[in-house]
Amino acid sequence: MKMKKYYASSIPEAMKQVRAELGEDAVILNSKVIITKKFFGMIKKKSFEVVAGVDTIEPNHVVPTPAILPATTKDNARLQEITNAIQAKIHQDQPQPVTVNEDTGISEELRKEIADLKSLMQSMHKKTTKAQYPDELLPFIEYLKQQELSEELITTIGDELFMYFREASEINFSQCKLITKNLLRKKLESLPIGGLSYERKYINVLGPTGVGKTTTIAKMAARAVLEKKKKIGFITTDTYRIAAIEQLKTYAGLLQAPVEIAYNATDFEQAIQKLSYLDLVFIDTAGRNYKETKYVDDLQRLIKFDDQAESFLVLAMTTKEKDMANIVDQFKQLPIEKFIFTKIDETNSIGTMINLMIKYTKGLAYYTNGQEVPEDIEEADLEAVLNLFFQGEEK
Ligand SMILES: Nc1nc2c(ncn2[C@@H]2O[C@H](COP(=O)(O)OP(=O)(O)O)[C@@H](O)[C@H]2O)c(=O)[nH]1
Ligand SMILES: [Mg+2]
Repeated sequence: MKMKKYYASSIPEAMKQVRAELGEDAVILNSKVIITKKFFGMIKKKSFEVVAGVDTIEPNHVVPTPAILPATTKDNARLQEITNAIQAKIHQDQPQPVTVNEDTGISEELRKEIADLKSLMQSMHKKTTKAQYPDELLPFIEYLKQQELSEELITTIGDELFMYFREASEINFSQCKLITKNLLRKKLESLPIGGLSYERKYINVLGPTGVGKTTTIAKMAARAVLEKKKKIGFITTDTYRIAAIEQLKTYAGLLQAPVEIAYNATDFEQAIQKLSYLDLVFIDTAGRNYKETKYVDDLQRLIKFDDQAESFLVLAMTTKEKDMANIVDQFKQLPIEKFIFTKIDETNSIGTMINLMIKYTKGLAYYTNGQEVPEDIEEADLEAVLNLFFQGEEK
């Protein structure tokens, strides 16, 4: 094992150095606070000493011995047996490099043993990574993982908690929650969070098909009419499906609001003129072909993205985070300030929302939690998002 001492002004800072030098598998072996006094003891300076270590595997020493890995007695016995078999074979074959290929003549049985060993080592590797944090923190770290918070954020939070834990004698879940909320709050508070401004006339609602754009427009429009007493109308550019037009017309009918259908830029311009007497105009778009850059270019030519408009990107929480990130990338040339996340009733993990907001420095306007129009929508608020993140813990 390679061991080294690190000095820094905080534990997270020290952890950064540890990771940079020893990698993600490093384990913290010891840490302490160091107080240095200057000017006859009148100024005290606090710093931290962290001793970290990492298991080292020599390049041509393919098989680590069980002694350096944390494992159960049963695992160890099995591991010892496999190691002995492999090492016997290695000695027999020297001076050949120890690689598993057709030429070494390793039997099928031994090959299987090596595969078993590899998966055993992989599971142990997970254990050692976890061992970076004290046991008391592990259930909380696990909760953050379940919420699908990004690895990067989990590491930042874990380090902060570790520092707190280092100074306090005990730690409990509600303390962890408080510290985590403070940390996430700091990261999110500079982002625009909150619903429609009601100051910009045109509301562009963008996003892939099926995420809930039209339903969300109906919910936002109903609020604007019922709560804010606004005169509203709709323009749809989603002309590919008759059903999509009918769907919007139905909602518009209930709100007694006009709908214009724009097949092209000229229609769109005419629709804007026709609806100029209204307070707010909701623009429903087609989500088709968002993977093609051309689609986003067409969209840009078709609808208004000026200072009279505000634009929202709608993403469904049922979509994988990686796919959501691709969608955001695809729309990056458009001036989108805020996300709307739909279908949060269909997931238990809220981390993705927070990950994307931080990653793309975009705010949040609303999140929707069901199919009912107009009730299943919540205007975003920073504290509500933070509480939502910990809602699963209270269930
Ligand atoms: N569970 C759930 N379903 C939703 C939510 N929002 C929309 N949907 C459903 O998602 C489907 C697609 O919605 P739609 O508004 O037509 O999506 P669009 O293609 O983006 O316009 C419909 O069945 C909606 O009822 C939500 O918050 N939760
Ligand atoms: Mg639609």
